Amino acid sequence: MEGISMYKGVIFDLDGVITSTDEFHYLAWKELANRIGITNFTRSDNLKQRGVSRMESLEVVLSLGNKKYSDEEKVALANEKNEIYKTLLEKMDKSYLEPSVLTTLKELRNRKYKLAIGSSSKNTKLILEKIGLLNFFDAISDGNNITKSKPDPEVFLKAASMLKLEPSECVVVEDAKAGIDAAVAGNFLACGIGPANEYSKTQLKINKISDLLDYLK
Ligand code: B16
Ligand code: MG
Repeated sequence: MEGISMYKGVIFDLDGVITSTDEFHYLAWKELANRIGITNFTRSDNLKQRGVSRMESLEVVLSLGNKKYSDEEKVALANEKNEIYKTLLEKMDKSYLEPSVLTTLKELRNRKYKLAIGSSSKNTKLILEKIGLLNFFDAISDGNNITKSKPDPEVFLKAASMLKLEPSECVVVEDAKAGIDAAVAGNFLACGIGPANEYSKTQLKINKISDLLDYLK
């Protein structure tokens, strides 16, 4: 397989790429939905929440019911979901980082690639701390330093800038449509894994993170 070594950096989405917190997001939104009487929230609805902000994710849930909420009530609901989510995160530890993901990250570093996180989540550092990667990346761009969430490219543009690289020098690895759209809009190479492989805009499809080592020589 031909290498694509024109690239100098790799920007990883967190939830659903580095670790499977996407399942905890689903469970927490499901619990919140049940609490407010929305019982028809499904995994397929949850796919629409991948990569987008907490408040936009809440709208996905609320669109399934017919009750109107004020902005204040929406903030309270989003906070309530985040508390449920953080309780689920408490059980995370280093065993939530697959050995092959860690080996791949280390090998990419060995090959001199700069590595960053580009996540919409405001819980990014908490999660990285849990899985033992808080001090691993060269840059962390997350939900705390952006004003527009994916599909806007801001989170990835900030990550590239922290790495002192041009977008065209970076690969973005994403599991969500919104993230692929953000990568394409920002002029990154949009590499998809999991659900993102069903999306036509995904430019490079991989089955597992370690497949990156076949491309990034
Ligand atoms: P939080 P990613 C995203 O993370 C999730 O995919 C998305 O479902 C979530 O709504 C968003 O983070 C915000 O997360 O509520 O923890 O701030 O996939 O961009 O790493
Ligand atoms: Mg994701």
